[in-house]
Amino acid sequence: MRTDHARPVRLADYRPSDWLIDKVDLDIALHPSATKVRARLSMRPNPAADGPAPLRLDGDELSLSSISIDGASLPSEAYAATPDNLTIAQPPHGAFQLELETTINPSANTQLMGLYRSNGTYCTQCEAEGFRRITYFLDRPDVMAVYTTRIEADRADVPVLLANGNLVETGTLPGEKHFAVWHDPHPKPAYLFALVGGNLGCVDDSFTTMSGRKVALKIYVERGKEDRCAYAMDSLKRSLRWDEEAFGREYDLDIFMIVAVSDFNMGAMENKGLNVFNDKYVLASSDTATDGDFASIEAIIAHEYFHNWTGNRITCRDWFQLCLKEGLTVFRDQEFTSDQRSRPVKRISDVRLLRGHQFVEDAGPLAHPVRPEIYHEINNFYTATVYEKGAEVVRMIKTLLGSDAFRKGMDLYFERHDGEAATIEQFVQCFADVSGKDFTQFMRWYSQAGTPEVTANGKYDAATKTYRLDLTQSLAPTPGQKIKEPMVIPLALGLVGRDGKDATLHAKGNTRIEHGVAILSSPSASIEFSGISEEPVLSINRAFSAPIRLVTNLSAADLQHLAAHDSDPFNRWQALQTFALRILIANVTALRAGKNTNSDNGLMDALAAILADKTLEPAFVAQALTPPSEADIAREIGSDVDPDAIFAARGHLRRKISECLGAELLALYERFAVREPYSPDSVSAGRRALKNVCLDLLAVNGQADGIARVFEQYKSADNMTDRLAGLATLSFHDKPLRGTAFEDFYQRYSSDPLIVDKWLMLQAAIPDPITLDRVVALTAHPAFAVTNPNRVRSLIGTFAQGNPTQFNRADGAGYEFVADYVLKLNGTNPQVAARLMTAFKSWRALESTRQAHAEKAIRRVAAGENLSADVKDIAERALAGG
Ligand code: 0A1
Ligand code: ZN
Repeated sequence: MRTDHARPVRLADYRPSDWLIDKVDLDIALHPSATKVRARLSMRPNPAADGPAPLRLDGDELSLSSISIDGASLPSEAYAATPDNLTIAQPPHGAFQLELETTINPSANTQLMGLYRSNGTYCTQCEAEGFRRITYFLDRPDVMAVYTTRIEADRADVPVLLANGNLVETGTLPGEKHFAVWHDPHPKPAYLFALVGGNLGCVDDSFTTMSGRKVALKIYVERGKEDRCAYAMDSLKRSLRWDEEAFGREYDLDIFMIVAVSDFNMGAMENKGLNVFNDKYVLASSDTATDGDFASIEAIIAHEYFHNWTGNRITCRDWFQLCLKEGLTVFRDQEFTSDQRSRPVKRISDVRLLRGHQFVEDAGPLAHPVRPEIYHEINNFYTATVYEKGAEVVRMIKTLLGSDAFRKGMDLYFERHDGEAATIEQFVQCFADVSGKDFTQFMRWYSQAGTPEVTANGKYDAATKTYRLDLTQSLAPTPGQKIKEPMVIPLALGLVGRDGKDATLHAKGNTRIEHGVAILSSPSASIEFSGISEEPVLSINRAFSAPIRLVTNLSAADLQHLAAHDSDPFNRWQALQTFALRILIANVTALRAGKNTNSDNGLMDALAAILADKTLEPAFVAQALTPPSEADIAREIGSDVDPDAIFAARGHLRRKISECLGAELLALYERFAVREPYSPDSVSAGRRALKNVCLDLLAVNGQADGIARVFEQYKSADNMTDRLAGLATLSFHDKPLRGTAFEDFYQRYSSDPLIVDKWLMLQAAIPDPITLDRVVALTAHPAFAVTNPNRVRSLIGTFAQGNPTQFNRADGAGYEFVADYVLKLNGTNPQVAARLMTAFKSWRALESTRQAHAEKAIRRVAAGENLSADVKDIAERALAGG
């Protein structure tokens, strides 16, 4: 296991590599416990470096069997090999061929980095630093080489042999063996290398690119699962087409392959021409997958495919630039989904995700800039900040420039940096060059951590018919960044009249307004809008134009007006959220003071208006009926957080909605409960979403008729979305039917691990003190496997990150359990262990009893023996500062 060596790594210390590798020839003989890897590396000194230098290659748990230079084996005094590196003190002065042989044990690789076996299938995961677990290498993204990979294996056990690029040769070998040779003509960093070998089924299709080239599309899955690949294949074809239409990007090999494996640390991986996926994001049919699963598959297939240009053709110079590929590719997959489905609904769900994860990260001890400047373990920076906030930053560039100039900037980026390992500065420079705008101050979005707070207070003067808007911005200190500078904040806005129409904006003041977007770049600013004939309502940060926390002086009546009339659908939804949040926070305070809760009927009226508005799409209405999450409420409260009071306040509000709007909810439920053949399209999914939100609200009081309706839906559902929605609602009610349904569900689906995951998740999320015991018991259930990341995330991950009252039990037992589990996983899979550990990211915001319990648990982990670099990093950062 990798521990903390040669760390931390700092952006400021970046230096080009002394050596480059132009060509890599790999010859890999697959064997379950002794796979032989022969690597021939064409080395040359880097002309951009300072002159003759020793050669130091990275390794990780490697053992070297042989080494030669230009065909002559190297005497032992000429090199030093340890598991972590290989040093040649005096390499030749010019170019040379280095040949290495290592032997690795894929079956013993529980970290799932490098070459490992998943259910018997050989596969690799090399991002970020996994290639060094296969052979010694310059394992850094700015060293890009052309790879040829020869794989050999037993024909019967491993009939399918895949690697990056195009297939150039296959053949048989003595002893029932065979081989395949793959060549990838596109230079790439080692993290994009991939190899797969197994007894897999294949689904074939093809795609004709915009220039008329035919590309073979292949999805490989475990045998017997081929009939669950249709949606993934369809998503892939739509992704290829969309990237041509939206960004002019064509695919560049003869074949594009996806392999689904069941043991995978993350969602999926964009290896050149050979994407490897967690099977959860490939396999789907109406009776095994929910609408949410279908949507995730579509988005992740698109994300990985889009990396072919943003990540692979143009890669990152170093790992600090991770957001260059990730933020940009998330932005691209968000746009794809918006074009395929509903743009407003997609924006709402992305903002929910951002607030629920990234804002929470930004508010705690793990906060870091979109482009970090220091890391101990890069695996811990695959975060919501790098991905989701990184995407928001790209979105702001588009908002500041407008669509046409943004596209020109992207075209220039592809043209200028194709084949290179680039930086954020180079990316942003393209937009500066096409627009003539200065992005110097904007770069703070990449360097300053934390969520800016913007106040927007408006005042109407009837006498002068002017509306004055006062804006301020501030950014609280975050770890390592005490002093913050003002940001460039694009605020899309409108002044909504009584009739619901936007006033024409004539603005004066010290703030620029360009196509309806005010650009706030100083700590405070004022804008005066003239010629406003009646008092308007301010709608600001429309479509969530900036990832900020907004504080306004809008009254309840104003919010109600926006919810009913704003031309920006996002802000209609936001008005309801803001309204609900104010009530929820007041009720949390009341509950903690032993007082009665209060619910403002203005919100109920606003919701009633939404339910009555027939122009709204069902998926939007479903979002409107869903109050802010517990995590969101906690983050807004900020300190002295009591998760039980938050849970109670949220429950109270949902019961109130059910009481006040029961008849309308029932009518909607019945309207959308009509049976029709299942289709995963977004309109059908939206109807099911609304129906199931209604079903849930109608049962929230626990009354017999509501529960019976839920059980009936559970039983008679003809698709997984409706069945699981029924089970999810039942799981929140301590009634005998809950146990019946959970048992029934397991009986039906026990042979399907991805469905069993849903069963584990729902049990881990039950907000009841019995849950911890149940979760502990489930760790011994035959369906659970500590070695499989999906099982661990479903059971332990959901308990830690998706069950705020029980993880944060007042007696600290939730923290102790999760700490135990982190320590248990630390030795076998440090990445998954570290991710689980991030559940503690908000511990400092808790009330004092819980805070003390959480601190004790974190300290216990930090003091653990043989701590991996991954877990140590999270535990230490969680404890630092304060
Ligand atoms: N680049 C992938 C994410 C990824 C990162 C690390 C991994 O190592 C286990 C795997 C995948 C993406 O953005 O999809
Ligand atoms: Zn990605």
